[in-house]
Amino acid sequence: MLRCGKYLLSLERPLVMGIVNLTPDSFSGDGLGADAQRAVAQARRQIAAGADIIDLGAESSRPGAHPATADEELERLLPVLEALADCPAPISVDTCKPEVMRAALAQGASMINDIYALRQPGALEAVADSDCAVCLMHMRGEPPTMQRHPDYGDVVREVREFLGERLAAATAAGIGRDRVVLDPGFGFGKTPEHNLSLLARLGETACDGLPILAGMSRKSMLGAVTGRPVGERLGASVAAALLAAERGAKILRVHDVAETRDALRVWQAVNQRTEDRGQRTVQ
Ligand code: 7PM
Repeated sequence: MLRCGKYLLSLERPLVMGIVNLTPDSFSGDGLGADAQRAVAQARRQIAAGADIIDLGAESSRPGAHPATADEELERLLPVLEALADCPAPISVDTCKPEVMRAALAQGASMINDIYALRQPGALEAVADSDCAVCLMHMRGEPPTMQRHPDYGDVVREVREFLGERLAAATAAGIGRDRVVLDPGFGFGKTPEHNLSLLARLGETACDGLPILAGMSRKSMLGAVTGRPVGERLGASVAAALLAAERGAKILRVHDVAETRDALRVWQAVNQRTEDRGQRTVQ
């Protein structure tokens, strides 16, 4: 179970987190800019398509992107949060800024998704002072320069050690383990090879059995494998989500909710039967 504000989420089957991007410069062509109405409609469509969580982001983490100020982020986020107040699914907010976290949580957000894993001063406290869930993500370096020379000895071990350190910092700050999910951060300071190793050995990236969130939707690691541009990565994204589920991921962060849900339904239907016959170890 994941404690997520007023929600208690069962992790018995993998959950789908739908991406709603409020930045004007999103890499995957899904940026909605300042158009709050369109963002709200997209979130509602994703919920109707089976999204378990909505991830709202107003800060572009694209390598080299112009970073938003806290005021710009809040200007984009608050009207959407307000309009989604009656929404039946928990809302996650993608931010690393403590003041944005506090304002979003006060406006009804149930989860904080932080690519900096609460490393900014005041971020641990902002989350500790609420009952929201939090995603701690691994990132090597910072978005403007992180893709220049990613270098690891054993990427899986180094990601796991970092996530273990951030989990320790979170629990020391008073954030209960039942509120934490961990994320290897596909594409954040990693080559395509590093990303494929992390997916292949996804189960080894988490500490102490904490739930894993995996976000590979439309990313360049899938372009590297298929040779396809960002607009033609649906099949690769669904395959990657399914492979992550197979390796134990509990939350899949995706643009294409309906397609991912269908793939997971097939996976679950088959799993159910092999488990019945004892051919597969239940995780
Ligand atoms: C450019 C590069 C633009 C990457 C957007 C992105 C993750 C995330 C993002 C992830 C978690 C995107 C990413 N990716 N949060 N935020 N995990 N927890 O594809 O993998 O949306 S931004």
